Amino acid sequence: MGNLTLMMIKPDAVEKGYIGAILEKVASAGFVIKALKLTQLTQRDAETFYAVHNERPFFGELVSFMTRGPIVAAILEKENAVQSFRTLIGATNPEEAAEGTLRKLFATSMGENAVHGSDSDENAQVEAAFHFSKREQF
Ligand code: FUP
Repeated sequence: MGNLTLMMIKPDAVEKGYIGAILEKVASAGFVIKALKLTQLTQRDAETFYAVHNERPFFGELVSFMTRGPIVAAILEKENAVQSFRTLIGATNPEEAAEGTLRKLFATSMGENAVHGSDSDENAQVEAAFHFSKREQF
């Protein structure tokens, strides 16, 4: 059980001005910010980050959505971080997300679902290294 996860606040939520509200919920849920930046993915970045989905029918839309504007990337620390953060963000489809979850509060659709959270400890490490150099991690 690892204690780190990688969050992205996706372009839809950044566009709507939800960065502050989402970071407040994340901090209130007990996550400690170990790294944080506003950045924008290139097409190649998004294709690499979501390579696991590259055969899926929604891949093109996913890449164009994730590159259309800035995102916030963060490394978060908490006991059992991956599972705990996935509980906080809720189901991939906001219509199925539980009350009070970030996707229920801030997402509009399955494609534009406001927040990303790593799905395993191994991917958390890979995704943290994707976004942050060692000197950006505290
Ligand atoms: P999650 O782990 O909840 O972020 O969801 P997935 O890794 O299964 O999917 C990654 C992203 O692909 C989702 F955030 C949104 C997009 N997606 C779709 O657009 N349609 C789908 O049917 C499944 C995922």
